[in-house]
Amino acid sequence: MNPDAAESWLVRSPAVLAAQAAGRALVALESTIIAHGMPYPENVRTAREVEAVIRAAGAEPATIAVIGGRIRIGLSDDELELLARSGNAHKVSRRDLPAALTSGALGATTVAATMICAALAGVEVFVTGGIGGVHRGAQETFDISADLQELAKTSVAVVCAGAKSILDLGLTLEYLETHGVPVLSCEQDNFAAFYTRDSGFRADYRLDDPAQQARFIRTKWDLGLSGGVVLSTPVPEACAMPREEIDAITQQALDEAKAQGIAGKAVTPFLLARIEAMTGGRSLATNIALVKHNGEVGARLALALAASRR
Ligand code: PSU
Ligand code: MN
Repeated sequence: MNPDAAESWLVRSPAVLAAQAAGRALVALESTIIAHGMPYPENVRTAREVEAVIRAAGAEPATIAVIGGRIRIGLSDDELELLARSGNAHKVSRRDLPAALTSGALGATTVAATMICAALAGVEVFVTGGIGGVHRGAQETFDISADLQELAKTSVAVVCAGAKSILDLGLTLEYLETHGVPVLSCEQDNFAAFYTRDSGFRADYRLDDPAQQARFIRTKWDLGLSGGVVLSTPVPEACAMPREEIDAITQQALDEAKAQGIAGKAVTPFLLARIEAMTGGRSLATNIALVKHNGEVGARLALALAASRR
């Protein structure tokens, strides 16, 4: 990679520039969750609230998107609103980044693309809702999120409430193990399941203290073991969905997706929207709560990692 050439595609917001110049902790945020993961206006409200949570914890948020042919690191309020309302933002993953940049189209970055952009911009921590993973039935559809390949190669710590329960979580963890991606958890031993706290699968290492998490991650990267780290933290108890309810609804949404021939990158947004409709919006409230909680955990990790860099 030519770092100067890559740099020429990046535009940092004034707040991000100032934070980086001062050596302050930064937290990247994705934009697919805004454009394709939640309806308007909850999407833009949540985006602003997560940014506020991160600022209150002492770190600087950097929401990432492709706007006007540039990778934007840190968005203004108007730009968040644009992404939230536009309805036609492209869902941009690793494959789509060159097209989004050269076409000048509005692009919402997935976990994979946001990791790439964060790494290019020198941001070590990234907060999302839930990572993509191995879809149920992937042995036939081959539908495995590009997020997992990205975790295998790009050195960014990804804070999440586990992987979305629409996925096959056991196979998702197997895939991460094969690719040498450590799955850390805090607040509980098990990997989280997005709408619910417990996936039934143990995370690799439980590290509750941000300083411990930072030491683990820094050690991995010091050794030249490039690639991401997953830090899973469960949705706050009071906001979690009942397991049986979400399981039944998920199965129905999956059946509908199959019957309607939904495929490729449309699958995840379709499932999230159907689950929201079938729960009368309660899954959306859970989604919002977990993202904000992830913001707190991510900000604390970013502060610890920034301290370990000095
Ligand atoms: N987490 C959320 N809502 C979302 C997503 C994650 O709470 O909308 C998005 C992320 O951008 C993730 C994408 O990268 O879903 C996964 O899509 P796919 O399964 O097509 O790779
Ligand atoms: Mn997919």
